[in-house]
Amino acid sequence: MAMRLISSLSLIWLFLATAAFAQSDNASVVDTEGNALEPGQEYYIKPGITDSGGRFTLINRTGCPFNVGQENTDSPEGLPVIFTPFAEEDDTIKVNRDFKVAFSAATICVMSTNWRLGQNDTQIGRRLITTGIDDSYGNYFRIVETQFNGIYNIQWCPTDVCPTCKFICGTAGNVRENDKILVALDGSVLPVVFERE
Ligand SMILES: *[C@@H]1O[C@H](CO)[C@@H](O)[C@H](O)[C@H]1NC(C)=O
Ligand SMILES: *[C@@H]1O[C@H](CO)[C@@H](O)[C@H](O)[C@H]1NC(C)=O
Ligand SMILES: CC(=O)N[C@H]1CO[C@H](CO)[C@@H](O)[C@@H]1O
Repeated sequence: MAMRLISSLSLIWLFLATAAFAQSDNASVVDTEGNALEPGQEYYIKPGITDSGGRFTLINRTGCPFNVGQENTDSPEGLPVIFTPFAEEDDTIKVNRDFKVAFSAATICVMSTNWRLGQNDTQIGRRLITTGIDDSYGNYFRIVETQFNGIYNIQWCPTDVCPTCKFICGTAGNVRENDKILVALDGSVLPVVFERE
């Protein structure tokens, strides 16, 4: 009796271990409550460190399309985003995997609120993140781990979408322009957390 119980327990363990291995390739990104990020849910993106601006939002830099940027203060403002994985079978958002990300908001600009890689700005010398539809790879971003649990960086490096492309990948940080905080690649890097709406 006892032997039988042990052997069926080990079978169950084997089954669970195999199931876990099959999915353990890429860890799920977790929110501030420790729950896996889910496609279709709304999350606020906030700095993972203090004194680095507020929640992510749409910023009117030079009119339409708006830029991806941050609120100036750590106030409960900002706009939530929704993630859509490139790999349709992914039921959570995973690290090092491409997704599309859009602000969940009506925009005054009659345009998509999808994040989009912008041109290298001649004044700032960095690639800003703007919004709109890109027919090539500009709408795909990914989340990468930092050395701290639950704190991440956002990158543009769509190698799931195009494994053979040689991208000049970049990690998102922020840059101040007048009174506005804009999100940009190619410079200081901003650690972020995800807070479920
Ligand atoms: C963006 O800001 C400019 C002023 O800097 C303003 O003239 C324009 O109407 C704003 N655009 C929208 C769509 O709100
Ligand atoms: C963007 O332009 C700056 C010069 O303005 C240059 O130093 C930098 O390498 C460029 N970045 C990319 C990704 O091309
Ligand atoms: C640990 C890790 O990030 N593993 C893989 C995640 O998925 C991509 C492809 O989608 C792989 O390139 C990574 O090695």
